[in-house]
Amino acid sequence: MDIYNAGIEEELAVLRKTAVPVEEFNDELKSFIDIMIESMKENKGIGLAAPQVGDMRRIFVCSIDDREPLVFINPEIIETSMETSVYEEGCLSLPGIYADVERPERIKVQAWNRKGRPFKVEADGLMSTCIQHEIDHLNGVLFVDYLPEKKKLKFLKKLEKANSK
Ligand code: GNR
Ligand code: NI
Repeated sequence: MDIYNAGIEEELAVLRKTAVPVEEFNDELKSFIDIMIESMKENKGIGLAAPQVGDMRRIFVCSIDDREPLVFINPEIIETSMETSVYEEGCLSLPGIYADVERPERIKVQAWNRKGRPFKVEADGLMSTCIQHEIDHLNGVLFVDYLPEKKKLKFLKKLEKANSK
């Protein structure tokens, strides 16, 4: 499955949209999630959100250090810590771009899994950063949006250039 690139105008337009909640848990949804997990592994990402493959449903997958991939459907952050941390982030939709982003260190998330069962999870460290990065994708937000405007535009121009060659 191809991953949308922010350096391509039409693909960036999709990445900027807000995804809609999943209403039906069925076999099609399960198959789509399996494809997302495969796609994440293939591209060596630690996370992947549905809009990155052009599907506007509120779904993402996340896999940190060879643990079983977690599936989040209709996720909501229900608690965030006051304490923050900084990670150097990258994104499969912004290849070759890396920058430090400050986010809450710990979060509590409520979501539904692949089987349609609700769950809550607490995360810190890279897992917390990854979940926040993925939820941003569901809201049309990219990590470069947290950078100073000049830097953000420089990165987006660089991506555009890389895709026009
Ligand atoms: O693979 C990824 N690595 C990563 C590193 C730091 C912070 C966030 C991420 S998510 C990214 C995959 C991706 O683009 N998910 O949307
Ligand atoms: Ni990303």
